[in-house]
Amino acid sequence: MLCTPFVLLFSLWFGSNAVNMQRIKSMFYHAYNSYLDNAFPYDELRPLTCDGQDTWGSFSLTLIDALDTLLVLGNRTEFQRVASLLQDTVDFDIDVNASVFETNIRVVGGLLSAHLLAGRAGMELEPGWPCSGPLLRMAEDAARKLLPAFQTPTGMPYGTVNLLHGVSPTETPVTCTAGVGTFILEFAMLSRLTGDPTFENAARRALRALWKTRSDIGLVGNHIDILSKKWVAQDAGIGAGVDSYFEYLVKGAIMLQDEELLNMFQAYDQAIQNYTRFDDWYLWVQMHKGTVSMPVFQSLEAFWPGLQSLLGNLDSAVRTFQNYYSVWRQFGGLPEFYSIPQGYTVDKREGYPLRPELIESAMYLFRATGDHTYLQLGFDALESIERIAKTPCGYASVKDLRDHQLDNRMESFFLAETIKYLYLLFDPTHFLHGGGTEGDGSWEEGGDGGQCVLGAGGFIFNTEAHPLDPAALYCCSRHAQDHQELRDILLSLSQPDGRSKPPAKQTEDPPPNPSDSIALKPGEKRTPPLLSCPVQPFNARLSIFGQVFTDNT
Ligand code: DMJ
Repeated sequence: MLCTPFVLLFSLWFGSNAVNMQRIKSMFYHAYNSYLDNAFPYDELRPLTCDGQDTWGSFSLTLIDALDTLLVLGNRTEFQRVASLLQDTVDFDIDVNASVFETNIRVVGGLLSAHLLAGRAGMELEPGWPCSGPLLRMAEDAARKLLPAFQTPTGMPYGTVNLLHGVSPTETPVTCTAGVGTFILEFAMLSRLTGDPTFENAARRALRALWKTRSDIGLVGNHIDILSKKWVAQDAGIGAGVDSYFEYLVKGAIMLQDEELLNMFQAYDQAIQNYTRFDDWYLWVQMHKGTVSMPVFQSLEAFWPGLQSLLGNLDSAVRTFQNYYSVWRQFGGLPEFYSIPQGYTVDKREGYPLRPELIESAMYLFRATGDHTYLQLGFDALESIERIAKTPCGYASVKDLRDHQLDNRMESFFLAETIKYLYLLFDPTHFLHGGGTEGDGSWEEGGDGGQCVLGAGGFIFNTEAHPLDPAALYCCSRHAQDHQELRDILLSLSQPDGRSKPPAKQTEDPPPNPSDSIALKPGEKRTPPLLSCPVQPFNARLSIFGQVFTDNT
């Protein structure tokens, strides 16, 4: 390739892609090795005290979340070692209250993705892969633990489930919107690979129920009572508590070629553009009236330009990205909340827990435009994180971007997402970008009798940056059909008159069975759940931002 003076200048100033990729690898191993040395088998590393803690469960979460990143960085031997280690050590039969949402996106998503990448990682594959395999069985096992949460009259899930006992009878019925609508990618993939439709049906039933609750002006709020279908927090926006619901409508539509999901998103998008968008910022509005309730930008919203670029809506994506990037430049990171009218951070939300969203958008936009602004953001992020967040033991969440105080926490998404998207931003020919580029465009045959081709096209990232191969969806239908036939034969053999009954019709809306929800025994200990979408009403949490409220309804 010719080196134009601009490209040369850029490389001199920002470092070449190869140099940046090497720096990102060092960043990964500094954190990863420290997690293994000091924190495993706990969920997370505590980077200030150099020890570990369980946070979202008790399943070595950081290791599950980081597994596919190892392969992204090209480390096949460590991927193989960790995949085996997890099979030997992780047990989901535990008396732990877990977030249904977080367990799905991090654990089920992480294992599914690792399962689909196992061939490329050089793992020994069992016959029938990708329709079977140990990592798939683990993903299924984890997902099955979540199913009791979906056994509700509406089909919308509870936010928390006890992995051993099911939903507690005292569990709050208030779930955030993302906690209802962020399952279709993992659950549909699981169903199509295993041939068991239960997962996909549960995710679809929840999505359809949620869709019916939108307001007359086409918006959804932030927290809903999943039993009464009443909106408990009526702030509509694209950030915390809602974000990945919209993401999964788009990505679900793409992955499953599903028009129903796309239509839902497009209807929402129209309302979002009409009521919440101002100067390419997105505000929070009252879901029934459309009046502004909070003129705030939340760092979680920074995924939006990337999502828009997936839909080809580039102009708007670029402008919104520029707004968000200006906030990054102001603080050297994205504060959790930023008051748009005041142009400053919001009280008690000045932190940056090393989130990936702006880098994620930069990755998509760089691929779509080739504009080096996005590499510059990547370079800025690399520099900032090294300078502000690095500790002898890993990388710490920034408690306050104004004075760079740190928190003793390194969330698992730092290795799963932030580092992965950074690396992919600087590696435009990576196999995860698809397109069968030179040298690494290899694909694998799989399924029964090698009937399917994997890895030949692009990947869809779940909301925790775990890549899913859409081609795998078509690998196992034959397999599922065989299973059904086998089931029918076995059923017919078990009939006294040897005749088979017609297979029961799979209903979209399975009737709820309250007794399926296994209660905690009286007096049993419950640890309070750590939800990303806390269960208290949204307004209560936001009352501390009094100064940015313009509408208190
Ligand atoms: C991740 O767990 C996921 O990206 C989720 O959708 C939102 N929050 C974090 C990262 O910020």
